[in-house]
Amino acid sequence: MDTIYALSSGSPPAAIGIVRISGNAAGEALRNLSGSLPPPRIATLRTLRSSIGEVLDTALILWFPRPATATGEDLAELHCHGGRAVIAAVERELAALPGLRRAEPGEFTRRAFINGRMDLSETEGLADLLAAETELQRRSAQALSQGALSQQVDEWRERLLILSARVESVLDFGDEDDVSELPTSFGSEVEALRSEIEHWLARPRAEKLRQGVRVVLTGPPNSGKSTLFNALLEEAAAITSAEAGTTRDAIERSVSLGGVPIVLVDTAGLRGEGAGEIESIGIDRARDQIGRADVVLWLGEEGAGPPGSIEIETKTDIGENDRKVAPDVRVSALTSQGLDEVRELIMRVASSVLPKPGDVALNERQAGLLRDGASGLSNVSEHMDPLIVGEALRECRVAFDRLTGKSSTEDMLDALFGRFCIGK
Ligand SMILES: Nc1nc2c(ncn2[C@@H]2O[C@H](COP(=O)(O)OP(=O)(O)OP(=O)(O)O)[C@@H](O)[C@H]2O)c(=O)[nH]1
Ligand SMILES: [Mg+2]
Repeated sequence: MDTIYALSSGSPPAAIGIVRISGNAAGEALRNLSGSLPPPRIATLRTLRSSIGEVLDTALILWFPRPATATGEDLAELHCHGGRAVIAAVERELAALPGLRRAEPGEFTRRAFINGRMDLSETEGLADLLAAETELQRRSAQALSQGALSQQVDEWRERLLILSARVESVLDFGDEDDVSELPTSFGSEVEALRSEIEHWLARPRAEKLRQGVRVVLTGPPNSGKSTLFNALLEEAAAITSAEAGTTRDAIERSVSLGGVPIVLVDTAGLRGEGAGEIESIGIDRARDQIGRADVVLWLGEEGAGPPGSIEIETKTDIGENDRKVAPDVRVSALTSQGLDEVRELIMRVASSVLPKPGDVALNERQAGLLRDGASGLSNVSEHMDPLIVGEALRECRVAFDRLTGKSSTEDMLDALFGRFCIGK
């Protein structure tokens, strides 16, 4: 396998630029550039020189002999000055060495996976960690990258293997009449495993953390939806006017409220009569948005909103709108009264839709595999043909192995590692 190298720190110019080298020829490359190998795992200051003795840079270098390294291979790091020309010169020198080439995106991590330094769900966690923009995303990705899901799946797999072994022993002794039945507790043990998996499946998904919680403003025309939308965003994103039917299309904007990622959606006012053709299309879209919402803010007549929506009384400064007896919050977009309360309320409801901080959240791929595994386990009982039971357990194990990457296809790996940048 080639030895790979890449700039693993941010794009130059920067204070330092870290070039990583991984593979069998990493030690030789380090020797070529710095004269000799430094002691393992100790940062050492060296002058880096080209093959003809030209000084390239003075750098802090690190040498990590395999196997206990990030990639599982021999690994070297050059902490150079982060100028564009410095990095280019060092990379040119590396490219000229035999057996070395520039790394593909995610190739260091892919080698870590191949060499068993990381399993697939940890790798997904790492990809999420690098992409994390909010505190919640970071904490969830951290838990995943440290193997919290892998540990759980390994534990389930272990139990599954013990159950499978029992089925095997029944099959082995199948000819003798007295041992051809599975033990009486068998069905309930499988059921316990299945319900634990279901419990994980019921939790909020990781994608919500990336895509944000959808908060949809709805109500009749002129109720002040767009004005409230703008006030919450602190930006005149939507057109507002005293004319009923101002908003036609749904408008969405991403905001972070106290670290909670929110997609705020303004919609056309709902009315049956008097809507023109374009407005009617807008109303259909508004309905569609309500269907996809995690949280609905209702600005219309009390109790007439979609079930579970937050009751908001608007325009409290003029007392013009229908007053509500017990709204969740009263607000005036004009005087800003109640705005913080609305934000507070959105934040509170929205965070209940998101994974808890530090909890592992399943992504759709992982959830799909767990669902496959769990569905095979439903209705397994000790009274069933042991051959069929054995097969159901085996299928569940296959799903687990796909999840942690013990068996996975090349396409899937390409898609996953393609998410990384070069140098990771
Ligand atoms: N005094 C006062 N006027 C408001 C307030 N909120 C909205 N308005 C006014 O009410 C009118 C309608 O506001 P919009 O925000 O356009 O209402 P909408 O619900 O988006 O209406 P459509 O898009 O037509 O469905 C505008 O003239 C706003 O200036 C408020 O809190 N106080
Ligand atoms: Mg509007």
